[in-house]
Amino acid sequence: MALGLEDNTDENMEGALIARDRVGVQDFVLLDSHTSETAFLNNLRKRYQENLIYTYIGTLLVSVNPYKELDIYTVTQMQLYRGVNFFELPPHLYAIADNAYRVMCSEYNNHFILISGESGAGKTEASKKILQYYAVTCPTTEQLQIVRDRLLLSNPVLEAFGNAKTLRNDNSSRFGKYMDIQFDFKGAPVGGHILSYLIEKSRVVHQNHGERNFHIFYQLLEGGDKDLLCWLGLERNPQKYAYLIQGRCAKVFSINDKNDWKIVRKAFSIIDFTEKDIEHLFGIVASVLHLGNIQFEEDSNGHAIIRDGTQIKWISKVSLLRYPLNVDLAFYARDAVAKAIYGRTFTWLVNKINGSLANKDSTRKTVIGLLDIYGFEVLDTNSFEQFCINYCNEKLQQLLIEMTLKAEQEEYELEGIEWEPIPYFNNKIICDLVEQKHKGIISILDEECLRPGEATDLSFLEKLEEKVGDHAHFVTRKLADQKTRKSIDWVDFRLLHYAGEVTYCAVGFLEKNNDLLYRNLKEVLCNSKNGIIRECFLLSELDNRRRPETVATQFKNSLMSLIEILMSKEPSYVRCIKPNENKEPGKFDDYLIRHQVKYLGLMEHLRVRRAGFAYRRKYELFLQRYKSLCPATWPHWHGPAAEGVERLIKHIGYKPEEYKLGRTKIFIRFPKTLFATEDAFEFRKHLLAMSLLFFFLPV
Ligand code: AOV
Ligand code: MG
Repeated sequence: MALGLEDNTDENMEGALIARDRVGVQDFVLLDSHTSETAFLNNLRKRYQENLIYTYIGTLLVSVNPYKELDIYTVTQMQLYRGVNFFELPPHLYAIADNAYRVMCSEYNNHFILISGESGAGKTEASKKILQYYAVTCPTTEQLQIVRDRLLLSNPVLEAFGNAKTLRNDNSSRFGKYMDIQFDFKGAPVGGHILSYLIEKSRVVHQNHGERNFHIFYQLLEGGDKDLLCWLGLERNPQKYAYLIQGRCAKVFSINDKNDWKIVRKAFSIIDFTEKDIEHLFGIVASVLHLGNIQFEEDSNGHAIIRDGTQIKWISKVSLLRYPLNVDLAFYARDAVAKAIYGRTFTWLVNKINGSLANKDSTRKTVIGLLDIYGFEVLDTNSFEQFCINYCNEKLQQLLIEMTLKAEQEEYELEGIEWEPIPYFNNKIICDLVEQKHKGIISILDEECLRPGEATDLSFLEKLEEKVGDHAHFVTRKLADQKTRKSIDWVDFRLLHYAGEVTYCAVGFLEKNNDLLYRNLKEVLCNSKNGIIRECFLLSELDNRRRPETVATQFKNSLMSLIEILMSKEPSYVRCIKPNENKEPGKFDDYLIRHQVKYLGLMEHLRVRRAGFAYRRKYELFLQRYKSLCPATWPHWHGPAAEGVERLIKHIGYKPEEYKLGRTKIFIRFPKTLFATEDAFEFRKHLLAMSLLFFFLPV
């Protein structure tokens, strides 16, 4: 292709190529020769080794967790990205955030930024950084600063109560979170609203080896002052509490509980919590710890009696109950209460924060939603919780597939351009396997939950075999020989998720899905002295004889409405990649990353981008940027932009197969075409700058 420039200096080009060789290309679409997975990985690795953790695929941002602090999140950096065109600066979260914001302001529409990736890949950090970006760069007034502070400080509070150390991530989100930031017509953040999804409350009573309970327990013990602990009847040492020591890692090197406690305490005062709220809240946290220490023994009637009454004294600050149960059931009931009060208190907390973020004026607002959920997760033993988490990830993958491919197709159609779709794996088949009415796993589980006394986890497994046994993405031991040789236990079923195989242990599925609490325990809680507990357990619930929806069905419905919320907005995507299993900076584990590149569908995304058209630009923008490359359009072009672009590309020598002209945009098929144009543009800019310099130099 002729560039239309006579004085092309090889030296300059060479410099650019050497730089590209070292740091890779900042958009995968610009990868020179082929779109092999190896080339993709090489580019990602090169950049990662230069601390360039962000790379685009068109407008999608790929991020690789650096596992170290980088100097790219300063206020100066934020200002740099503010109001600048997407491709003009190195890839960054801020560019994604800024782009969504600018389109929202100019088109007055709603957006969301979907941040996905497996556990530990960097989703929560990314979502916090985007929020910080808006907090710093958006216009604000003194009055609005309180909203800004509350938006920012809602994070440490929710993380304290909803995050925990897991084997995958020291600050793992154990709930899903969707946060709308509301903006007024001037683009100032004026409010917010949070939706939370299924908190993993089983963690309150049980943690795997190497994992912790929710951060707040340790924060309270480490950071709470003496008087507070004394009032709550707590000892500072976490080893004293049965609910805190099962993972055998109460102290974690990377976590500063004491410091985090201070931040959380400060946050409470900014987010409008009264002293009474705080008192009640910590009363609940403490009661959970006391509950965990209650031990039962059998009396002569076979009933459970409490071995040592000290704990009860403290719990009775919340509630007290006498009811005959055997020892096993007594332990079960104890844990059920702990889970129920923690789970509902978490929901109360989210509502409370929403109250403080609510914007009361009724003028129309636009929103940018940030979605940060728990990432895809495979543990040694996977239970109902992992099933829900992985199903959630499956749904979001489905959304992303639909929205990216759909958007792409629609755009070509709208612009009158022909194209052939690229094959890709559509995980709808797995979503259906889980959620289909009557036939899906959740329905089958619910059916079993309706047969109390008869159904067991094993009968659930048998039903699954019977009803979905022939599904290509479902395996049990009985079916294993026909489908796979990998070992699988009798109580397990295996799902072939988009992100890999996960073997779930069916034990506990029925109980967790039912999530029942003895009626009389509920009664006690409804009459609790603790105001928060009373708000969480309403007496009206006792009157309601209708069977509550099961946990999985509630979750399924909440995800369905989330998808609806998202579908009505303009999307931006951040795909987070976890570089290694050891949380280690600088370590690029090829195998692990290749797997993620595969299942995240990044190659397909890239292929669609390339096989269609690698780049598209509005005529006006294209002309504005490259007009200096053609005498007819430089310095001004007065006709229609489309004609200007035609003149320009003719002059620089685009071949017919390299581009298509749509209704409002130019579509460029090959990245190298744009790349050469971009290089020519840079070179031209350089020459212009040099000539200006000579012009002004004193003689
Ligand atoms: P996740 O949200 O994707 O996992 P996080 O955002 O919590 O993962 O990231 C895990 C850890 O990686 C953080 O605690 C940081 O130590 C580090 N990290 C992530 N992103 C960055 C970054 N941009 N710069 C520096 N360090 C980073 V989970 O919630 O488990 O699905 O459920
Ligand atoms: Mg997270």
